[in-house]
Amino acid sequence: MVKTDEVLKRLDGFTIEIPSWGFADTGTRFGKFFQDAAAATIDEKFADAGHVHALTGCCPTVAVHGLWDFKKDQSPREVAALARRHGVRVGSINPNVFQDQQYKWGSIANRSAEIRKMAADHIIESVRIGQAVGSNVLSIWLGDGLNYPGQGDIIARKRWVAQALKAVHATMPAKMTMLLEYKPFEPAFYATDIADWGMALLLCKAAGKQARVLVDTGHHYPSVNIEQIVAWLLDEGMLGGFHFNDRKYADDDLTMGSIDPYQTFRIFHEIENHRFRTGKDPALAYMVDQSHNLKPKIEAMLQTVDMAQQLYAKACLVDRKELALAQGREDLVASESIVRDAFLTDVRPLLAQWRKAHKLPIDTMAAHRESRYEARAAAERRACHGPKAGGGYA
Ligand code: PSV
Ligand code: MN
Repeated sequence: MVKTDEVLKRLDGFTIEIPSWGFADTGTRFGKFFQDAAAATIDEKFADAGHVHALTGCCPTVAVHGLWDFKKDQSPREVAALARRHGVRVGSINPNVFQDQQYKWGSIANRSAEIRKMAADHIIESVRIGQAVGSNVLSIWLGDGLNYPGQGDIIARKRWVAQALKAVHATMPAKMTMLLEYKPFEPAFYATDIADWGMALLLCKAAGKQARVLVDTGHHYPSVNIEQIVAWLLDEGMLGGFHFNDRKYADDDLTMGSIDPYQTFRIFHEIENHRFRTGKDPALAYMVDQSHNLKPKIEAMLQTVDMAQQLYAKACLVDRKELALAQGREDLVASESIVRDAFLTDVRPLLAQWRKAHKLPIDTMAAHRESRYEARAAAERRACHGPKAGGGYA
């Protein structure tokens, strides 16, 4: 059996980045349901993230989005100082090349050289922002793609994307990692320009040595074996990190582990297996990518972080020496049981021990509710921003 002390030590090294956009009002394309306590400014987003980190002790960084979080009248250094004031740091920088009108026909895969340059320049600007705020992670996702057969030249687009990524990579400082995210569909529905991990991998190789693949758990077709992708990328030294969330159908952005906790556990199991094989700690960025439409945003984030720690701790419990022996005997039942027993172990007492040792509340949700943070934030934000109009298309 794996010793409790070892798992507690592993938990010390487990941090998870939360996204600024997880605290803001979001919706579906059918409409938005506003929450009074939702954060409207970067200051409010960092305040909420700081509150989550103070309760959980394992979310020191916040992912930010170019267009949503950096305004013209605020320098990146000021944004970094704001984060520090709330007890967190700026984490991954996510350029936004999917929202502005000029990107109707794509960004770095656009037929127009001028728009491709505009998009690449914005991503390069994100590199500069990263340097200014002390972040070493540039996280790229493109909304580029085709909606109809015949709409564009797939190979020309592939080359344009590779070219732009290479140009961006050339501007990155040595310590920065470029994370490249793939998604099979949405917003494009016929051919997304970076549709799967194979395409992302090839583009990373084309971009340069500091590029790695980012796996967003929601960006796979149902029944795809995500942990196998993770294991392969790890073995190739090409896995950079994760966007965690859960889904029933596609990119549903549901709370991590709410639908299929065994799936995320199996991902962590492969990561721990890689560590066991190589004796090395893979440098991975664990990030949450969820936007909560109906749950209170901070509570959803607290649930997520608690679930992430639980599933990670469970994966650490797998007795890998016993597993190797059982595999050697082709003992399927024992092999599966070793993995499943770890998953079925109640690690909540272990987490309680970890939180106690770090002087954190054992029950983070109860502590949050007792703090009345949400009611205070709602009152302050209502007074500051006024009432919100509901309904309508997003
Ligand atoms: C796209 O669906 C995505 O997963 C990308 O990571 C974006 O940055 C994020 O969602 C925006 O919510
Ligand atoms: Mn994502």
